[in-house]
Amino acid sequence: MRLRLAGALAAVLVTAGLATGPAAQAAPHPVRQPTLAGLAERHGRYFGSATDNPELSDSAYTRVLGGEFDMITPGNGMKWYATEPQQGVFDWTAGDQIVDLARSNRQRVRAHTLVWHSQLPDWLTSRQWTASELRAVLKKHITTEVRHYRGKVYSWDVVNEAFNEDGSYRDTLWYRTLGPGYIADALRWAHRADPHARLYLNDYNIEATGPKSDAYYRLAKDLKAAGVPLDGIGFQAHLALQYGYPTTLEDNLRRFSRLGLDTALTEVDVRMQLPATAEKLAEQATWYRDVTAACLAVRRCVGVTIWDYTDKYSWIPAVFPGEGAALPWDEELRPKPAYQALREALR
Ligand code: 9MR
Repeated sequence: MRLRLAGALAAVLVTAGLATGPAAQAAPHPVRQPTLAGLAERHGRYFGSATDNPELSDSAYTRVLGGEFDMITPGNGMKWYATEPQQGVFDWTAGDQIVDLARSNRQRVRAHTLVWHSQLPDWLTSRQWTASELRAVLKKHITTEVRHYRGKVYSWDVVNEAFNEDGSYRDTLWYRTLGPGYIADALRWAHRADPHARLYLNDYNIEATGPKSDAYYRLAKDLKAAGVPLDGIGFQAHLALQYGYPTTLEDNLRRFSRLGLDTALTEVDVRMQLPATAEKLAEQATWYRDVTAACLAVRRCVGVTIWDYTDKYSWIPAVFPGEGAALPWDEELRPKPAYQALREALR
């Protein structure tokens, strides 16, 4: 997009007679490296970043956000607490701000997330609901939010983090009150509200094969067989050097592809125990390279999103004390070895 724009500008200068003569024609053209998004595009993939509303006043930050990526995920702005803070009272301020910014930068949006057990408003969690009451509340929330963003988002993480590590259903408000059928219902309601949005289930610790990822495999297979509108599985990929690389990632992505589903790496970061040493940063770089290569190797893996791009705004230090340095740009917005490794993987 930028390159095309530069070309258009040069063309304008020539026709306006402002750039004439051999000197003007030979004038050194500032050579722009392609962006991560530009490199991914050559493979028919996107390369995205999450962002969050408080960061958008940081202009050095938004410059890179707007230039390097072609897919944006709102880290918090579309969650239930933000969008329906009181029952039946909807607030699109935070989500709209990010959608508008993405559109002005010609980026698409992975919308996140409709049904989750976390970041729910008090009115929802502080009382008891009958199944029929809660079903109506859920249907209204999904329908209203998906309709609001209809035609403006590429995909929805419809249900987030539905399973435990052992592959059993997570005991959430939704599961406890509505049973496992809430997942199919949520997908159907979302599809009705925006038939063109790609609908995902999304979770962490499912990158490697194992009980949790097997639970998604079984569920996805059942949902497809029942004709439920499920389009993809999102692998969050919140990785940590101290737990080892998920070597079965590529095979795992492939088995979901074979079910006729898209896959995506949706929240990638690679944290480490601080301090970050050159050695750890080099290992982190190979992990970023390898997860990206795994996605590129699987036909229906549609793209990679990192969970923000700079350590300045990473969620890790607040949640895992003593850990961090998880993203490809450091706290001063300088690219780390992981950034070069991503470029290598995409080249
Ligand atoms: O990045 C989000 C952070 O700002 C919030 O405080 C946190 C609350 O749980 O949620 C973070 O995003 C999560 C995402 O929505 C789902 N997968 C895990 C992410 C990291 O916690």
